Amino acid sequence: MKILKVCFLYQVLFISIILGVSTSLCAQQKISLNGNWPFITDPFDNGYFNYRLQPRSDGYFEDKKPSSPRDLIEYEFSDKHTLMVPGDWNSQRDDLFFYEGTVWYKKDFSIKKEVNKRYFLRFGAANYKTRVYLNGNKLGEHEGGFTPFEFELGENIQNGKNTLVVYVNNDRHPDFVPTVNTDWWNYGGITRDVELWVRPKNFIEDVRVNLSKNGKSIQVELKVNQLEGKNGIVKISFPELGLKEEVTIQDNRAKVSFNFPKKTKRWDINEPNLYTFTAKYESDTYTDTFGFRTIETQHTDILLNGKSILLKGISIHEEAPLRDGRAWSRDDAKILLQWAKNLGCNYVRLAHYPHNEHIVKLADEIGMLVWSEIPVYWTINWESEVTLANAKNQLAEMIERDKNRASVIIWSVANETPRGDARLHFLKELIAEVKKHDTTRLISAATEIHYDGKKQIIDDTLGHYLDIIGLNEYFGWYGGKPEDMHSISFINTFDKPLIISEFGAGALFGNHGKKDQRWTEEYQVNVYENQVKNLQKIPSLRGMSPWILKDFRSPRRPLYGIQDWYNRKGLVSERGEKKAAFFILRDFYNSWELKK
Ligand code: GCB
Repeated sequence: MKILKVCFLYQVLFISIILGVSTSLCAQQKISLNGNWPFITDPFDNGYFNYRLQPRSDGYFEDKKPSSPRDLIEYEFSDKHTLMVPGDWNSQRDDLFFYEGTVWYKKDFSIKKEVNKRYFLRFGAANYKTRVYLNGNKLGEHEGGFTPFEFELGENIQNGKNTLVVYVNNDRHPDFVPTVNTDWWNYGGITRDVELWVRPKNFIEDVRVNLSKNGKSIQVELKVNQLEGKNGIVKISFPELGLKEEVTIQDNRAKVSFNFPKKTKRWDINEPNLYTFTAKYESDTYTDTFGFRTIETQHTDILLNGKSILLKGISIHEEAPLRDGRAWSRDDAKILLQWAKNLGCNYVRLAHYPHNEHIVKLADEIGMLVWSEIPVYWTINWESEVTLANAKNQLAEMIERDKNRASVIIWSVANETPRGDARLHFLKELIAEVKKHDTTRLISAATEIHYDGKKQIIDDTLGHYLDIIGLNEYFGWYGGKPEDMHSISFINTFDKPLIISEFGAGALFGNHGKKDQRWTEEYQVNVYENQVKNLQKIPSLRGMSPWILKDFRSPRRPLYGIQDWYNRKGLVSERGEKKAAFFILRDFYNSWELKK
């Protein structure tokens, strides 16, 4: 996905007035359509299929009202029945708590259409399948719950009032990504921002900025989208670095390379230096900020800007920090990353799917390294070409969206997938897909444990294709006593860095007891103390991201009075209270150093 920032003062102001949204004077031409949207719950997909299960031509695609008392219209979008967009539907209404199926949304908006402009509708994400209709006409569909998509509106958008209808369905299916079985509540709905983007006829569609692997040059690749292909000139600059260049567009693309100026500072965890970049093409201006860093591995080391680093991390689900439901805003991201900072983290594993853009942007700003992942989780249908194409698409959309974020250093292709030939073939295809889009970051996956007596042998064949081996292990929770962990030896058969991508234990905040009593904070402390004490002995260990920052909703966790549909492995409760193990991990991170 592209980030387009333009400054068209008059139009922005005009549209803003009509829509009643506030924009700054020199804003991007992005108009928020967030707000309360009327909706219809449609458990049998009746608005889409007829009684013979064939797609209807007269579905709920429009905001139809009876024109006379005789008219039969059996649905209504009503202002008295609304859902907040963005937001998942499960956490907004008690009657939708466990709902999986279809919801239809409607949104009216008005514009003054201009002939020299192009209009796009952009969704940050909607889970899982989305069909979009404007003024009764279908714009298109999207599959996958965690990546952005957009449609050009063309003739479908009209001067004055427009009516948008959006179908969202989150049914589970064995062929989908994720599949039917997950240990998280797969909230349905339009879960991220919806915006109308107004662009000039010819505009800058995509920019990619990279620091070369040897750190000596900055490479810029740019793509324009123009109705009549022309070889115009694009003006590129990094104003703070005194770099500028005018480049002629060829086949809608331009490429330029600058020597990395000596005075320029790298982006780093302690000093997240970001520099402004602008590109001007005809009436369009693109602006964003970029950080320059290198990331690579050498034997068992992870090198950030050429220096070995330990990844002191925590896993995070995209759950709002202080309320139920999906997180989606910059404010949510601020709290989550602040908690991670308080823990002493320099790295977060954003599990198990791409999180919203705010958190990744913020990670750039505060110097937090990111592991980003797609929902290839547990028991995906490894045999299906359709599933593979879907996973590839979600991967490509994730990378396209975040390819310019210095904070993102790892693309993860899977979580805890059982060994086998079909799975290996599938994941190798995904690794090849990553390399098609990005060769500047590291590739990993969270692999499963494989005990051999007292030994934990790390030898999943997939490891040959990864840069970093991720390993999930739950010693002391799903097997063994916490205090016996010292008797396990971890043997990494790869000459590659190891990250313990998960370990953890469940505890209900405020539940106290003995250290061998499950669900108490003391038990969780016991697990953490033994884990950190023993894991740091593994020679190739270069990071960990225990499971998990905050208690999160899961349909697999029904235990009354304890879980109540929360996975309780959080270091912070669902109300934001810190459990005792939080401080164990914090103290460990404050003292953990790379031993050479
Ligand atoms: C895992 C999964 C994670 C679960 C966790 C658990 O290994 O990767 O999604 O939530 O275990 O709590 O069991």
